[in-house]
Amino acid sequence: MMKLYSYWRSSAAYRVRIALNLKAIPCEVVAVPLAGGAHHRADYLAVNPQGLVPALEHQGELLVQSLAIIEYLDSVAPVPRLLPQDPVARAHVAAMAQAIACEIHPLNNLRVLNYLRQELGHNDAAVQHWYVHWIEEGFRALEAWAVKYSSARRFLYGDAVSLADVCLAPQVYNARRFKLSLDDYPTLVAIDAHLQTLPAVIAASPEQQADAR
Ligand SMILES: N[C@@H](CCC(=O)N[C@@H](CS)C(=O)NCC(=O)O)C(=O)O
Repeated sequence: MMKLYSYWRSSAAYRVRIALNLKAIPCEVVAVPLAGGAHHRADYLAVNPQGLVPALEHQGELLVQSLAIIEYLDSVAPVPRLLPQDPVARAHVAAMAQAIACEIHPLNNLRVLNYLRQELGHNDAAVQHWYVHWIEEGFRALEAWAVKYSSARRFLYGDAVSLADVCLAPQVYNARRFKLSLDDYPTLVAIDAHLQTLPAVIAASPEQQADAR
């Protein structure tokens, strides 16, 4: 059985949880309490020397980086396919996923926010401003792509679930958590509302996790 190192509020782990659920892959979840600093301890650094969640253990291999893990899952369990086979569709889906996972999310990660507060001395208001800024920057482009590529405002690309949706739902969760107004992104909101009806997404949500407070 696969083993996922996860944290209930980690959006990168949330992506992998959605992908596992969509593919109906049974998985043992090991909670790594980021809030208590468990990811900096030697036992977890032996799993992922980056000290980040998620990590996935399967058949003796330790896989890290949520996008790489999901690409692996797509190879070993291709139904439903999260990265389309058509080269153009695949490039668009990967671009939207990367706009979230490589550009919005890393700037708003816990260690970055801690650095802003502790090393650079910014107060909570400044950190909030930073957080909102990078989501807005990313969501502006994603809204335009969603208008262009979503067929029925159910999924970001075409009318099938993809890696782009797997990245969107956790990022919208984060935006709401930080009280960002989503009024300028009606297509993203509609797509997220549809995603939130899918049992695979509901079961992966932070509040459904055993380690949620
Ligand atoms: N690019 C990585 C990001 C992983 C990541 O940043 N995980 C966060 C939680 S969402 C984490 O472990 N943060 C710990 C910290 O910032 O100290 C991925 O997609 O897996």
